[in-house]
Amino acid sequence: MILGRSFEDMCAQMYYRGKMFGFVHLYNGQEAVSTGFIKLLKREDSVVSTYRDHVHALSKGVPARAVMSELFGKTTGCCRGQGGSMHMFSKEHNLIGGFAFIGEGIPVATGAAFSSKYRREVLKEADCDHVTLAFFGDGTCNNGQFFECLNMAALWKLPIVFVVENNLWAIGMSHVRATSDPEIWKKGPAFGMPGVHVDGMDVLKVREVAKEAIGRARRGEGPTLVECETYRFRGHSLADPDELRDPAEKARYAARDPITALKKYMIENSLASEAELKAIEKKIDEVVEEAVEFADESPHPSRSQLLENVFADPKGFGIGPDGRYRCEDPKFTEEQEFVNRISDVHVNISRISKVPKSTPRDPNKYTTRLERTRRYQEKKGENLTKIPIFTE
Ligand SMILES: Cc1ncc(C[n+]2csc(CCOP(=O)(O)OP(=O)(O)O)c2C)c(N)n1
Ligand SMILES: [Mg+2]
Repeated sequence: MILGRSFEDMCAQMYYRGKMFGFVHLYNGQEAVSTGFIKLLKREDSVVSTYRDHVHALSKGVPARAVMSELFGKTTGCCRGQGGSMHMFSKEHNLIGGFAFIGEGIPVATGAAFSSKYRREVLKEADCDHVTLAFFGDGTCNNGQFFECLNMAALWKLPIVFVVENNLWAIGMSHVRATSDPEIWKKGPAFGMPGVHVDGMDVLKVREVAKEAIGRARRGEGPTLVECETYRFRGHSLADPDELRDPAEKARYAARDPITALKKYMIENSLASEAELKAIEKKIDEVVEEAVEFADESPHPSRSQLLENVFADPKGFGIGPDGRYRCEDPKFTEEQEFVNRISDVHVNISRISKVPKSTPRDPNKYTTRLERTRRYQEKKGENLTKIPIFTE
């Protein structure tokens, strides 16, 4: 939990210093959920996360330096710098994604759980008792994938635990204003699986519930829905000024900080001394600082890496022998599009949107992207011909 907290605090610093790009969603306050669940898993078990994924990755054993490097967009990151904050992934650790679209990870997790069952029952791999944990938020429970996957998981008795991190807010939408029945755990029994509510600010309680749910999945008894009541101590993302939530509500949950509570419990029960806990904090600070140094010193990916793992036919957009980005398919465009300096990369829509000359075109049937852009510009009175795709 301390690693998660320190890591995220460092992310905030690095983000505001311009070391990270795009949106960065921190996990402060929710650590008891990640630790309470993921620390019970075996390496072969899978975790599926959301865009708030750094700490899930750390709990699953992805090294802090690999997560930090990913955030810095460096080659040493767990996705070689191509994923960034919302797309942590590690095959080695069976972390099968951060996902930017809400609810997107739930079917992926359900598929992972299905594959474990298939390996065990159809391929007769008797020792394949792997469990998948799907983490997602309260707001996501109003999405269709949630219901569809609960249905399939219960129907096929899949080895999965659906872990709802109910932090009471979906960006600026209060959970109670958005949901017909705010008690999410009740949706489990509706599909024939246990639904459990737990105090997500208490790591020991979370662990107890997690043990039961993971055990049930591992024994082949099917899925469980667990609603963890928790709270995020920062805005939705680092771009959110966090002005909507009531300060009294924030203070109420700050007083239930899961790390402070565990420390108090450990000292009161003579499980650790103040000095021992301080030593842990110091060690963690070193780990996080080392992760930043490592990320900072690591190289940026080469430009040619941009098109790796791109499944659309990249013929039109290659990296030329001179290392510059160009449209080279003559059918796509007669001209070439060059992007020279990484700090000055713009896609000129008017060039890259030309339709191939050979394409029969009926303007009544469809429009090109260029035409759609022009219309949009006219309507909005905005100049969108230049879209920055990189900034540094
Ligand atoms: C399919 C989809 N619709 C809308 C969004 C925009 N969006 C990003 S985060 C978010 C709120 C999610 O809230 P919740 O599930 O409670 O997760 P939390 O951020 O609180 O962890 C929304 C609507 C999105 N990312 N994906
Ligand atoms: Mg939420």
